[in-house]
Amino acid sequence: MFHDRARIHVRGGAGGNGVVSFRREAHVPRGGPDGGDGGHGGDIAIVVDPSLRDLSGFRRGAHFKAKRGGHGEGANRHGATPELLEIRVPPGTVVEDPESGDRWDMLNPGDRAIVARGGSGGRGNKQFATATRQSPRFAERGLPGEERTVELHLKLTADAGLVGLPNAGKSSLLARLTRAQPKVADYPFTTIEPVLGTLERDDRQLVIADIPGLIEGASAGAGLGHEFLAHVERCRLLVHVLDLKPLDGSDPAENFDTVEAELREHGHGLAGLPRVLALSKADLVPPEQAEEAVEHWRERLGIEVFATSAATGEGLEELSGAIFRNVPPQERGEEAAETPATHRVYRPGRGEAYSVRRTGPGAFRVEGERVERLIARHDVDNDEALRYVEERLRALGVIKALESAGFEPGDDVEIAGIVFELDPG
Ligand SMILES: Nc1nc2c(ncn2[C@@H]2O[C@H](COP(=O)(O)OP(=O)(O)OP(=O)(O)O)[C@@H](O)[C@H]2O)c(=O)[nH]1
Ligand SMILES: [Mg+2]
Repeated sequence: MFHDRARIHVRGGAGGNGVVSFRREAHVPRGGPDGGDGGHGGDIAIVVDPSLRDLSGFRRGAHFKAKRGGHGEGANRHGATPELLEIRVPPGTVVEDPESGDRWDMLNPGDRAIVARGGSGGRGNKQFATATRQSPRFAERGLPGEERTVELHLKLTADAGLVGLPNAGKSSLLARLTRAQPKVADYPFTTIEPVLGTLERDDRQLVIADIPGLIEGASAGAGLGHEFLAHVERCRLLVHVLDLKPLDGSDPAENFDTVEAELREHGHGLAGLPRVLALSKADLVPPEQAEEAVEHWRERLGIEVFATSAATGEGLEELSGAIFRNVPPQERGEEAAETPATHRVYRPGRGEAYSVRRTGPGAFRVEGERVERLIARHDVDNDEALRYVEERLRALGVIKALESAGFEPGDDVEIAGIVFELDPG
């Protein structure tokens, strides 16, 4: 079984907590604050490992959790930040977060994408010391790490794809052109999963994919067509394999149109890929007829056309030459590049914005990423911490916004499920 899909859950490590601590020295009665910061939680990266071929290493619903950051300690000791947790995937894996729309294409060895960041560590009390608050008795908590479910989808990284109707002779061609040994039989849908083979010539190697037969409606999902078409999206050339003498007596011209229509329907640039046409089973028709067919299709399509036979080997050398000609050598990607997420959904003002709402008499709710983070970091039962939170809310303009919504000192405010009495001085 070829595993080309998986879904995993990833969670970055929580940040370590900052700590409240005061210097203790033999001759100093009351030392200053020296609580260290918590370490950053561990990140999770997905990296390409060229030794992997499919996604079979992932159990259904596998969870990956990065380690949490160490807590701060006295004497200004900061908590440790754990090592990055790496999840290895084969080249050609597409990572997608359906919820946020983030997507990373993991194509080349060395590509890596951070899919879940660890939470930042909390600051120790030393960092909150000011002229007016010389001995802060509070510190920040570390924040939870990012958490999400991502879908992995492996697209074959073949240079050229053999496409055609079932029984057209695709697997037979692959078997003759490469060392691959796909199953060949005289009934349709013999090939049910894509098979790869390597074509070699001079110093170059090309990977050719034998795609299971496409039928009418494939682009709409018939006969697993969807999946198979997705596999050819990354090919740089399509070899359309067209049976010169179909067993079922169908018309090759109609068969050609059926397959091309499905490629067009599928979209994703398939229609625009360069093509060569391999007329197959030439041994089954008289040589003149094969020659005529080549002329006909060459004229009609204006692309390279070959009469081939997997039985006799006719035209295979020429076909393989054409595949190399039509797939120019590729420049190697840069080493170990961080793969940027594409299709990231842009949320204007994300993080900074907040909203203030009155939820009842003397009760208000504030929502917004930044204010919610502030609350997550502090223990509002600690008076000093609460005073600090008030300062920050004032600096962010939240107190003013509350006041224009009718807030009066002593009213209840709820942020991220935490309710506290706000009495700004
Ligand atoms: N005479 C002759 N028969 C061929 C040739 N190529 C393929 N065949 C026969 O045609 C039938 C189908 O060949 P396959 O290679 O399995 O066809 P396919 O396109 O891979 O078919 P699916 O996997 O079902 O999509 C088999 O019986 C082959 O032996 C050829 O060049 N000459
Ligand atoms: Mg086949």
